[in-house]
Amino acid sequence: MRTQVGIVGAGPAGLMLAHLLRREGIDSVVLERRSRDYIEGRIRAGVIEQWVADLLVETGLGARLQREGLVHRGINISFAGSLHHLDFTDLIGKHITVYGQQEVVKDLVAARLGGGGEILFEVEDVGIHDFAGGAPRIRFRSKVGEVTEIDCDFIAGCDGSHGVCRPSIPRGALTSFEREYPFGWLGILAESPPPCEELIYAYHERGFGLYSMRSLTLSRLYLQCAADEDLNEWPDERVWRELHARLGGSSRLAEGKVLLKGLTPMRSVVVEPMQYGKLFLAGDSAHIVPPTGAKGMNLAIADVRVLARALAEFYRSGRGDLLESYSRTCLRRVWKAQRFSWWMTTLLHQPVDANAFDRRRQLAELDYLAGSRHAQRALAENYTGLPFD
Ligand code: FAS
Ligand code: PHB
Repeated sequence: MRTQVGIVGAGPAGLMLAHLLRREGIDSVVLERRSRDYIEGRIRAGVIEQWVADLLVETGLGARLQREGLVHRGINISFAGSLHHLDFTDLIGKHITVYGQQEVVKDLVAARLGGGGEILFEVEDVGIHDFAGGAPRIRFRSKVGEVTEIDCDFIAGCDGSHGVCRPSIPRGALTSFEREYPFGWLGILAESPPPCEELIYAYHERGFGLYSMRSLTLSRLYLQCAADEDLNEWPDERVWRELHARLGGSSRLAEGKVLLKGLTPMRSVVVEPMQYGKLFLAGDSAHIVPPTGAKGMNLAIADVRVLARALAEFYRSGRGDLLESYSRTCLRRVWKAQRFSWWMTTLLHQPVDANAFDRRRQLAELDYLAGSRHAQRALAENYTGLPFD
């Protein structure tokens, strides 16, 4: 097999890259180890930055997003018993859209297969070779057990934090920057109306709470918990009790059938550089953010926006400078998103070793935020998506 760009991973990064390349007339093949059903059913992120929603619409993928996505003017922050609305549209003229990551993946898969593009699902033993300089190759075992090789000009490592692409780069060529947080999130998906039209980020002495949604009848709710929490200790009643408590016992929260319960680890990771020879890392294969800033999926799509433009320029004019500066360009945005996600996380969570001084300081920062339009604008700009350089 031969293609121009071999893409490993059919998450938001890999699928969006394939979509953008196709619009530039550039051929690619997407390899995915899971089945179509699995990737379309995987519950992850839920908040889309404005430019991402615009890009999906501009590139012909916006129909369902515009029909089913929830456009939010802002978010709420609750602390010390009161709720504060941050109106991003009023502050900076921008908004966010709540639309599940799996819906974005479904739309991308449908467009790809509907347009005759290839996604090889349920592949195994993916290995990448000769990407340092020569002619990159991807070797894999197909769904029917056939060992196949793809010759390509470039490889895009969009295979997430547990993929094969990043570890295939020679040790020593990458530097990893990491921060683990001493807590995690216990998240549920429930058949219940969200407590508020827009998201609530709740600071509470019992720990952080996030009240998000997937629709007006489907809530996505998260609780700060221990990093090694045992889910067996959390029957649904206890989860609801804690969700009520962290909203200050307000009657806003309606309970419903819990469809899904899971733990999300909290860590910040960046590997530099994000490219090695003709291998380009994008999304979670190169960086992980704690989900408090809702940046994960949006950063993955930002990386491939840069990569698609660089590849298009290469195939159009032979210019390699945009490809050479791919990592530098992406990392500027990645580190700003890392800073914002770290800030939201440390502002809103109860650190395990917190003392009374730390809690007072957090409350003072929240009070400042609630009262300062300048501080609110800074949050709004980062939350809705920083402008591209
Ligand atoms: P992805 O991980 O989405 O996709 C990588 C793909 O590569 C997967 O489909 C995988 O099966 C495939 N793959 C891996 N190894 C392979 C191999 N060897 N061969 C072939 N295919 C291979 N962000 C938020 O903003 N809010 C959230 O609530 C949130 N929750 C999250 C919960 C979890 C458990 C995780 C892991 C992440 C969460 N995120 C959240 C972040 C999430 O949105 C990611 O940033 C986003 O999925 C990144 O997209 P990709 O880089 O495309 O990676
Ligand atoms: C979600 O809806 O899953 C969600 C929203 C905002 C976050 C994280 C997760 O910061």
